Amino acid sequence: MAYKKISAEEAASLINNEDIISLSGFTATGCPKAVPTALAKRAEEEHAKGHPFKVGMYTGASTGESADGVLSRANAIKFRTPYQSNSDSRAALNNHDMHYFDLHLSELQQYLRYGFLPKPDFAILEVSDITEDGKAILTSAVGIAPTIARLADKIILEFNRYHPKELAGMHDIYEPADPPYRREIPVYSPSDRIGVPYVQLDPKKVVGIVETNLPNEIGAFTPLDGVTEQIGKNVADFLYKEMKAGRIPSTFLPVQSGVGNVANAVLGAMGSNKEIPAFEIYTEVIQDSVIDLMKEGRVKFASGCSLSLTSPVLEAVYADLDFFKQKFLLRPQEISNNPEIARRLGLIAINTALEADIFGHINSSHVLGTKMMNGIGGSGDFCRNAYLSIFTTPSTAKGGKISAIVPMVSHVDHSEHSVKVLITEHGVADLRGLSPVQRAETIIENCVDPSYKDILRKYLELGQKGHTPQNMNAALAFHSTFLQTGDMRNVDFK
Ligand code: 0RQ
Repeated sequence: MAYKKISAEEAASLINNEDIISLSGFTATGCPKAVPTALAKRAEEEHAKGHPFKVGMYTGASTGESADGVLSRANAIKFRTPYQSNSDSRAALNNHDMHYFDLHLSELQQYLRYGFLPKPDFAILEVSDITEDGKAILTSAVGIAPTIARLADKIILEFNRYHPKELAGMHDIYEPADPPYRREIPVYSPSDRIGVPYVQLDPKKVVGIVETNLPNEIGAFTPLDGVTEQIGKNVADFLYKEMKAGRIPSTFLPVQSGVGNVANAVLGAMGSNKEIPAFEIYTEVIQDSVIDLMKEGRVKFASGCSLSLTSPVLEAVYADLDFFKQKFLLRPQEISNNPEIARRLGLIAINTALEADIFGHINSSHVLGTKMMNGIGGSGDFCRNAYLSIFTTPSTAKGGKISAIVPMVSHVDHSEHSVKVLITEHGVADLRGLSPVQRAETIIENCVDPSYKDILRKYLELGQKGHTPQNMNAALAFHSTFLQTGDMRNVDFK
């Protein structure tokens, strides 16, 4: 092979303080692991000598322990975008040890091309194969790989033998032209292939190949509990009723489902509800529940940006690649999350809220208004442009001490104008066509935990006159009461 084999430590030694690195992958799948780990060690050594050492970092979405985890603990990240979900990374950004820019995932590739963000110095890509003329086959995710491979000055490859070379053909790599030359992106159904199966690299930019054999780092899902199971069932029942009422075609529409335990449960419930026909998926993360549904014939096809599967499930997919290669396409995130395509295909978008307010605004990212949890991820790409946009959340958190439904959200990610339906374990609030007061009454009646219903009704009575009857003295009383007493149920509007 024409490329130079190097160790992870040698690769890390090429990266300097203040450089910007960019990684393949999307969630903790398809990301490089050996080079970021060696880079974290290098940063620690430099810090021990009293030298500054921090890099900027672009990724597809979150990464795993071997990128965000190690680099955050080494205090080696200067700035980071567009999404993270690692506890050490969360601590670092909430402490202002790193600057974090929470961005719609579909926008990052064009942000880089437009020059809204500085170009990366290094692209570090995990590949399952590479030809001498620079055709790289990625592994279990695409993320921003094609764009960073083109824009970065230097490329480091992690050739990860854990992923079979037979993955070739599962990726569909396409980069749209920039305005004013952009045309429509020709995805007319989830299984349409529009690009090539490889990322084209300039072999001259490849400074070395690091050989590895490392699994992905996707954590196991929390087993379904009564609450997540009921949310999933409520979503499935609602969608079935919509289809019966003729508002969803009888052939059904492609589904997008967000990340996390609730999202995994929702897809599982939709698959089990046999009154819903077999459906297609056009989404960003393909989680475990999709695989069983495919085997059962309940999911016909899934287009995504990543196979965000736990290792046993990914290995089962790899053992049966002839079947699954007919069932998946992995695309760059500006295509998997593209607003134009979401609107054209008519996606049913199901994302998770941390908190919602009685008027239908959604906070997906900030705990009690200040502490970043993960980020908006792709939720905004999809919810604003979907055919039908649903947000789900358990009605309470922390054993009932927090109501996920509050008078006014403490941070706004998605507004009343984008949110069509809110679903908790207690029921469904269909907000389409409702005024703010009607929305509040519907949400309190159908979605709020019984221990908070009267408190929220009282809040609504206190509301000042106006189209949206907020009370500016009490709007954030749920949050301030929690901060003072540790339980929102102690709220006393004065
Ligand atoms: O914390 O485990 O410490 O108790 O938040 O909550 O219920 O386990 O939910 O795993 O589905 O994650 C919104 C974070 C939900 C996720 C979020 C606490 C709760 C618990 C997690 P503990 P659950 P999930 C795809 C598209 C981003 C937006 C999106 C997410 C923890 O789905 O990051 O969908 N979404 N993007 O106790 C304080 C509240 C709370 C709360 C829950 N109101 N206040 N804490 N918690 N509600 C992403 C990509 O694009 C890749």
